[in-house]
Amino acid sequence: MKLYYLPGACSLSDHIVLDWIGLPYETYRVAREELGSPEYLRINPSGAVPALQEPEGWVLTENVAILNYLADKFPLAGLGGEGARGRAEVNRWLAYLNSDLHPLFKPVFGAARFIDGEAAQEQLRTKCIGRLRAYYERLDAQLQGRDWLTGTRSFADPYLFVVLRWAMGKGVDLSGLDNLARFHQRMTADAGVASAMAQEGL
Ligand SMILES: N[C@@H](CCC(=O)N[C@@H](CS)C(=O)NCC(=O)O)C(=O)O
Repeated sequence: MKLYYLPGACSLSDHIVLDWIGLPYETYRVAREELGSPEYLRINPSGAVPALQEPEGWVLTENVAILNYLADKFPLAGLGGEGARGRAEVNRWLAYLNSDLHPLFKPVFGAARFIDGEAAQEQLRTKCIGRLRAYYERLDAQLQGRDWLTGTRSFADPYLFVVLRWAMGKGVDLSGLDNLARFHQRMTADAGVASAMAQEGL
């Protein structure tokens, strides 16, 4: 099983999950300039990471699908929630992270893809960074009295860790969000997280 990743990108969530599963896996670090190459577009026609390739050649893309697949393939890792309701809770938070919060970072990382002109790009970045605060407030509230997003450790937690790193790196105001700060500390102290980060050179 091979994970295609960019250091610190959303693929880090899959990387951490693979480490938590504890079985051998391979990784391939995609260079930014490779994303649009014909070879990589055969792996992921979206020109994005993550992609997960099985030894027989089958490739799965889309983070939500990959994380669910890993949880189903390795149930003993206990990362997919308990029963139908537990899985739904994990996916509720994964969806919030992947389809509500994550897209607000796209203009922060690459404003030129959305609007022309330096001033307009700066304005767009600032607007998105400001709007992101409310998303982290909701996540902080969810972590009140919980160590993990759904109460027990799941594949949604590494995704939260990734977007928390982005928020810290891009200056989203996280002041007073102490549950998130504690979550970040807990994750950075975790051996699997440390190992995935070290492998990505972070
Ligand atoms: N819908 C895709 C989006 C993945 C995505 O946004 N990947 C980013 C990294 S976090 C990427 O590869 N971006 C390529 C680029 O910036 O050109 C998924 O959820 O897997």
